Amino acid sequence: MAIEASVLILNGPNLNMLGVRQPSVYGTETLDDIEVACQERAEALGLAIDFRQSNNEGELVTWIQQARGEHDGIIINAAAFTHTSIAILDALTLAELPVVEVHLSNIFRRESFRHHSYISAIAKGVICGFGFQGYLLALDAMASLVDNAAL
Ligand code: CA2
Repeated sequence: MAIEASVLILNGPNLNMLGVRQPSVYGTETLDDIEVACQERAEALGLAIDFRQSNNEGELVTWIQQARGEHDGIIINAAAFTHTSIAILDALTLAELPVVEVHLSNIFRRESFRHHSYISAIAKGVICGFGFQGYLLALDAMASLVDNAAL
């Protein structure tokens, strides 16, 4: 049997509050609901996932550093750190893994400070505005990326 590719799915600050506040912006699903949906889609795609959330920039950087050698790709919703964190950009660059950036909301329809992402510069692609479905689209994209890398 083929070895499953493994995808690290990272979630940044305040995403543990999903489903509790601002459902009109971020939807009614909780982060646990999103993890379950990702698990189902990953199984269908033949991928293994490791789904995590942190409110701490340093912890996210450490997890990204550890991903090299452990995972085959990274899906990341860095939340507010998207717009501020050169440290996360540097860690993702050093990881040398395919990265897909995800946002629940369409950041380009929102405040101008959300229009710039440090992560987009190294991401293979960016998915935003489709709510939790964006995570599933990111898994579909990642399945192709890790498949192509294996060729
Ligand atoms: O749309 C996204 O996924 C964001 O990454 C969410 C971040 C925001 O800073 C980015 O600009 C876009 C905010 C996450 C905050 O999560 C909340 C969860 C529940 C209630 C309020 C905020």
